[in-house]
Amino acid sequence: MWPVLTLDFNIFSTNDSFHCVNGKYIPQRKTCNGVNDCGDQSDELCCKGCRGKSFLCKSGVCIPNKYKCNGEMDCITGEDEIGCKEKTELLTANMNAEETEFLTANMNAERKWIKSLLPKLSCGVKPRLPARRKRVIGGRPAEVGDFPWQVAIKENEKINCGGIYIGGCWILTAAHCVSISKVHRYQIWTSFLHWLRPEDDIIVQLAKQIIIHENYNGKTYENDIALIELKRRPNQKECVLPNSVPACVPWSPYLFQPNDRCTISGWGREKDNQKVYSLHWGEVNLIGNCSRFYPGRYFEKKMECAGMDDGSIDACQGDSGGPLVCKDVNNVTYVWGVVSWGENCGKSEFPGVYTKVANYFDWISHHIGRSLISQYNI
Ligand code: 4AZ
Repeated sequence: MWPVLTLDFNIFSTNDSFHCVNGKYIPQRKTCNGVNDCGDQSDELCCKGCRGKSFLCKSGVCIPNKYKCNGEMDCITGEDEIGCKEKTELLTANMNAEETEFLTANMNAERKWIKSLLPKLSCGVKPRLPARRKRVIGGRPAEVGDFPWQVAIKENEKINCGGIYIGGCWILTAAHCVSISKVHRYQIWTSFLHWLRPEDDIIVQLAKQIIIHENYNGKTYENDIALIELKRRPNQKECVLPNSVPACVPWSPYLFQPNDRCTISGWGREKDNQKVYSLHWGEVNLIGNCSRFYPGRYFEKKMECAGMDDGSIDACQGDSGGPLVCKDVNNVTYVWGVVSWGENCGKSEFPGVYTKVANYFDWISHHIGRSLISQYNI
């Protein structure tokens, strides 16, 4: 992460000149104006506001106003394309098949056209609108279809952990939830809400393969992340999981930030260590600077902290491996964290700690294939 901002607009500045990351100096007044004066864009990052004709993305980047509503997402979380009238005339409209053979020198048009041909990845969007209800420890029971990416990992007739469906035959979970030698013992339950009252259409799958992060450390919980590949049914090339929807895998650690409100879900313990039989969920805030709660035990790049100031909503034993999901401005759901650890449950001074999935994007795509999890491949 960048250092904390101290000046009005950008960092790395002396009074009247700005030191670009590439070593160049530019006048301070040229920072945060939507123009790439440094040449490496560093003058447009970490802005608190934007000068002149430019627009401030949620991520602190200034982009030129003309990029707003141009049919392409320029802010990483897409807010430059929100609330636009149908202005999205992608160049496909005036580029038919014959014309493609005579591509002009207009590189930008060509790039947009190629991008429009890419397969659209389908993740993070539920087939129907979720019921609008406000708001695990302090959680509420979920209803059918609320968490179509949530799975339960059953071992010896017990649900020990949750998991997250991320597409194809793949489930993401915590490394501490699984062991390679027990691969034959796990059952993955999808479309499942209530432990004592399983729905008729519950799907039970077996595990074909378990991949645990090679640097998982069971003492410190560093790299607490694993993948489960589901067994395909006989005669089936692909995994078919009716009623399940994969959560999107975040490709950038800047997609969501401290104070963003996200959601946890699981079959874990309630207050006073009570057992829970139905899937519960609750909203929590992402928390920055978590080392203050866990000095020496919190690893910024690998972990994420989330909770409420009063500790009223939290993950607990049994929720491990399950999802912390966040929605972007387009209402697309990303798996931002995997429930990993925490000191106790529901204590304000000890928020829940999650594996920071965005920083494992390369690890996940290495194992399951990039085309399965990302549309951002050009
Ligand atoms: C556990 O034991 C556990 N409050 C999971 C999450 C938290 C604590 C413990 C966070 O699986």
